[in-house]
Amino acid sequence: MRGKFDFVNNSFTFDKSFFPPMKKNIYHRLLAAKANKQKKFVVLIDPDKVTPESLIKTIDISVKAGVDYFFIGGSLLINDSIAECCDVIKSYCEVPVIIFPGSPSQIHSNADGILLLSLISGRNPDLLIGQQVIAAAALRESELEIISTGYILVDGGNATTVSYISNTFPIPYHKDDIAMSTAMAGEMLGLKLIYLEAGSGANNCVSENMVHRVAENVDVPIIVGGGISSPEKALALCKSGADIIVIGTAAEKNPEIIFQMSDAIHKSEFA
Ligand code: 1GP
Repeated sequence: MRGKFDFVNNSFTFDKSFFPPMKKNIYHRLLAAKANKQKKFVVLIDPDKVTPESLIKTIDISVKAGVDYFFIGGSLLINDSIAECCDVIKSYCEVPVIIFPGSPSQIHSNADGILLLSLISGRNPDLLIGQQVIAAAALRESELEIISTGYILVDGGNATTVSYISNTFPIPYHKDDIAMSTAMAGEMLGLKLIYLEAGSGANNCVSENMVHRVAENVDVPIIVGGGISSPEKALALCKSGADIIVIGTAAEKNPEIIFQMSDAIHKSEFA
């Protein structure tokens, strides 16, 4: 372990001398995995929804299960604990940590990378380019690996925090052509990843048809998240063309499901 956790005061002291040099190879590895038809599994950590004990349990299970990446962040964070959570993860394991930011205040330089999200399904200029301008200098300073990502919200059957906070309408559930065209435009604009997002805790995850339609029409890796609650669904989304599966809520409810999710996502049958 590369630091000390004080359970009495709920605080963690990170020993920076153990921090490995920045490699900035996350995106290249994602491209290589896609080329080899290897699927990647991400566990999303929402700092507001973990306790020190639950975080360590999730890290422990994730390492044993072979989780590929942690995402950390949220559309709305009430507690100022993202940096501390990130440091705890970095102290316990080598799994890369990628910030999945809801705002520029979630930038933390001890992570390995950050998804620079542009909410391309919406028409809110602040989330298409405004917040990115505000964050640019801090991002440069951070030396994080910056991975530009076309973030596409899709209706998951219920109101989600991300839709409310972003002040944008999601793409209707069955409108595969809109999702496809949005993803294509994002790729043409130079975005390196496409994230199909039904929103955390969505009733319905993005449909397999929509994933398939998008996957047929873009070359960049496709992340799918929001409302994925079973290994069978994760497997079906991988078969439809998802390259990276993100699980948050299901793992918060039952951390042990990470093992089954990992088995389903890492099946060799995609190759
Ligand atoms: C949310 O895609 C992530 O941004 C994960 O969603 O919490 O529903 O798994 P869940």
